[in-house]
Amino acid sequence: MSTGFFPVDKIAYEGPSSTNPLAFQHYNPDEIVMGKRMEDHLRFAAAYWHSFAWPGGDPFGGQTFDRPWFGDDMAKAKLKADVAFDMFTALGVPYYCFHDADVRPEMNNFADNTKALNEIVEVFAKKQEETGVKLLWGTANLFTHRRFMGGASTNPDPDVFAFSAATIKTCMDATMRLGGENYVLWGGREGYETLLNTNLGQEDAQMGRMLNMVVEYKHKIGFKGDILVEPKPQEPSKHQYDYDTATVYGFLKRHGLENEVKMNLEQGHAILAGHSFEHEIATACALGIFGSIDMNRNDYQSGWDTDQFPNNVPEVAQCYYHILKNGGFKNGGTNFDAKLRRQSLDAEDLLIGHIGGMDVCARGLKAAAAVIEDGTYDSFLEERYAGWQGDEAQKMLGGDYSLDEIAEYVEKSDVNPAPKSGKQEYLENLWNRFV
Ligand code: XLS
Ligand code: NI
Ligand code: NI
Repeated sequence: MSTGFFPVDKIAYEGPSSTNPLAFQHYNPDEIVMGKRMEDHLRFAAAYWHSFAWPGGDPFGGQTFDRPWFGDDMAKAKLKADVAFDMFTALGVPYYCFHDADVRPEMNNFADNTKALNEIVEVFAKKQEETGVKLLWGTANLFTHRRFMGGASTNPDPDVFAFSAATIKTCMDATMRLGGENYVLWGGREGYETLLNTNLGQEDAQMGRMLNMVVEYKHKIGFKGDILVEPKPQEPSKHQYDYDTATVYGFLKRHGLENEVKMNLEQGHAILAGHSFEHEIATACALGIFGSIDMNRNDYQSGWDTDQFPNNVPEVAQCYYHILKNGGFKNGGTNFDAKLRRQSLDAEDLLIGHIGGMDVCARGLKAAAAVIEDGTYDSFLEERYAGWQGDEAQKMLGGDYSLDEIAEYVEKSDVNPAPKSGKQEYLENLWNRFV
């Protein structure tokens, strides 16, 4: 039975001509795109924290949202769960994601936190069974409480490291219990405010050990999902160690984890790192560590993580292009780690934000599929690198020639490359036909 918090119980697909703000115009779960249902391509998830635990504050002002479940007791936590599952089912998102601190009250110690978490996990298990909504990923909040202010795994105090390890263990257990398909680690406090008080080598060793323990524990309990690291260059820390995909890959290699851990990439974080989202996705695909996405954009002017719902089809199309070319999501999906603007007070705003985001992703997916089905773009790329299929080129790449042998060959054969157009304008125009 629904709580009645939302004005409607179910959002339907009404097609592009619909003017109903509480209907999908483009997201049609059963529509087949490149041989697969749209729902199975996009694998949408809604995030518990922004929609249900965030009060609407900004650095200059506190709570703007007035929600009946705000407060720090178990009854409120259960009401919050009821409303959250109402939203998941109304939207028809197949998945959700949560941190421990989003779903249970903050108690006085580790044991009480764990007890409260486990109680809510059983509530979730029942709701998942009733609604068919599944858990895309679980995670631990190791950044809000003041004990984590100097870092979680990278804290100078080994007691904080221990507390963090214990908390991660309980969150992995919760994720496993709920059949979660991934476990995410985002290190909001894993970095520094000032190098003056920071020992980089020591903190790297601590973070590497923590992630190794997470992977060891995953195998110990038989968790079949992926362990995902979510990079972000800064905010809240001035400098975070998991800066971007390339940096995390170096970290994984250094600690022997490159075959065990994948990436959860967020559009806003890519922007903070000075990259585009498609750069981050394409890099992870090229390195074989692509996992999942947080599909929330940042404002391009304000320079912080504004976590807005996506609304730019051409950008989203390029992201799904790389995901489709990589074979699509496996355990990952499209999570809206997105929040309303603090003036968007109404219950229906929560639905409208997600509806818009889902429609934009549906359009992006269809555009990406159309680019692939048309084939002109892929042929262009293939043609651009075709020279590398030649015998000599393959030998150069394969390590059959040394630098001095190549120098000899260039001199003898008078190799004199003729520059070729990179065709950027042509490619931009080509893409614009589909978006
Ligand atoms: C914060 C992160 C966070 C992670 C989960 O910027 O995006 O929400 O997704 O801890
Ligand atoms: Ni973020
Ligand atoms: Ni995120």
